[in-house]
Amino acid sequence: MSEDYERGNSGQIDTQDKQKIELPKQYKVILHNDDYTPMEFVVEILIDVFKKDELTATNIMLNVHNIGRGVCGVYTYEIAETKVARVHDLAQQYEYPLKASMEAE
Ligand code: TYC
Repeated sequence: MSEDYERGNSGQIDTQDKQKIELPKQYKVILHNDDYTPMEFVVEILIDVFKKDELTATNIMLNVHNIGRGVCGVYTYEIAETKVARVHDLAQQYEYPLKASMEAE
């Protein structure tokens, strides 16, 4: 395939063609505090589901514990939805009331 063909035969690059490329919308996944879920369990969730290192996971957990809620990551809609579901599945499995939600950025 020649370069002319790729440029639309004229051999000129079309500088008029200002197509906007839409980036996918991003969603924050929020973790909510409660009085019953053990701190260690929340840290494990942050490591396993949100791929944080132990220090970052501990800091996020303590921030949620002290402030009431906190962002644990920003993702596209489907990934955020899957992570929220994984948090709820694991919490239900261990019978903890841990809740996560998502918010458009
Ligand atoms: N507040 C909980 C406790 O004292 C710990 C906790 C932290 C729970 C963060 C949920 O998202 C959470 N055991």
